[in-house]
Amino acid sequence: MYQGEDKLYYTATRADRAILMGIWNRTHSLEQAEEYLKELAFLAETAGVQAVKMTMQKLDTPHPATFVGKGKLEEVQADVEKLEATLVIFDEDLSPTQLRNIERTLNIRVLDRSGLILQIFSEHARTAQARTQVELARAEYMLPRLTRLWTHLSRERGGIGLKGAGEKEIETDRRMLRTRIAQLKEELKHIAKQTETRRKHRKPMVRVALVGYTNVGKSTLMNTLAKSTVLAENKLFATLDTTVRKVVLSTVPFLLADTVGFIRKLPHHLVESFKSTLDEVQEADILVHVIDVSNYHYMEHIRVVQDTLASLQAMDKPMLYVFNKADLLDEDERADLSRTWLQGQRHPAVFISATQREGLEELRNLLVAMVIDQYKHKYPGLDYYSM
Ligand SMILES: Nc1nc2c(ncn2[C@@H]2O[C@H](COP(=O)(O)OP(=O)(O)OP(=O)(O)O)[C@@H](O)[C@H]2O)c(=O)[nH]1
Ligand SMILES: [Mg+2]
Repeated sequence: MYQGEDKLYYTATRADRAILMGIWNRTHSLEQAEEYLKELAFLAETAGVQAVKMTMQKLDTPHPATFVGKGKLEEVQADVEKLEATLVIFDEDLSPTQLRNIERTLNIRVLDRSGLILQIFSEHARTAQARTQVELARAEYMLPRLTRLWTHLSRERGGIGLKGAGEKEIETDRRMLRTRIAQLKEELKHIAKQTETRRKHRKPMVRVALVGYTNVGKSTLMNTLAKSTVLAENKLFATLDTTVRKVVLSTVPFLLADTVGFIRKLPHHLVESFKSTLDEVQEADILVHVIDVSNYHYMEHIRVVQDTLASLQAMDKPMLYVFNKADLLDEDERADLSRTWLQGQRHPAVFISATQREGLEELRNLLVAMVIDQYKHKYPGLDYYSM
């Protein structure tokens, strides 16, 4: 963190009242779009922002200048005034030009989905590595988007600031950001070296990583299995820092990692800069894919996680599907899901409730069997029981 940072990054605050804007079209239905907006509202809530309205437009080809059409913007403008909104959040990513044009048209601050996720990440990062990674992602995201509009608008709402943001001022900001980006990259290199050294001194132990969509219960499960106290909350991205614990189940030891959750359309800057945090996923011998089965859209979440794993080249690992929050399902739903998921799948699957402690025995048994397989395969002859 450095002086003047708050001036450079978009930061929504607790005082903000936001209008959420989404689109639907041939590729995503109205129903899907509604779900996406609900997720955006949850993201906003996680950032402490109050959503005062959700609105949608059918749009197949985004407008290059303002993303949505002129009519829609006028409608939003009226809502802004009526609801005394201070912020508009777009569910889609906006180009720097679109963002600037919409801000100027509406005379209000505008955030897009990536900007909001980046803010949440930067508020939740704890370790030096996570903080550096998030700040790098945020700085790179901001570089083409610098307008200084945010500071001007928040100081003097009413648009006088709109003309005040001079090119010269912005050029200074850009220089500051570029210097900062270079610094952050250096810091990350340094951190990576330290991690590398630590990795070389690792014991020969099977590594298991908990992966999954955000807010599915990974940390809760980690706490249950490892008797640890990782922060688990009804928030998106409660976990950003990887935690690794040694766990012993039925006298078989292994390392268990809790990792950052995935989400639909994770900003690519973030995925890039989080690669080293996600090393734990790439290096895992076994992936435990945790799913919130009470979420109506869990199938889509599974797909998002699989795509993200594929982009990390981590799809071919032995995987265990853990259907969590089963306590929130009724008998029929459970029976339905058991039929579809516990049979004919390539990977073993288990239904559990991490909070109600149901199904944990079965989970432990499946996991231990997989861990033993990995020891045999990876460290043949190793007397792992005595580690
Ligand atoms: N009903 C129910 N709630 C659960 C269960 N497991 C976890 N939760 C709740 O789900 C919320 C999210 O749990 P976390 O463990 O923080 O989820 P996470 O996957 O680590 O989330 P991120 O770190 O934010 O990606 C918390 O409010 C938990 O109490 C469960 O089995 N049943
Ligand atoms: Mg977590």
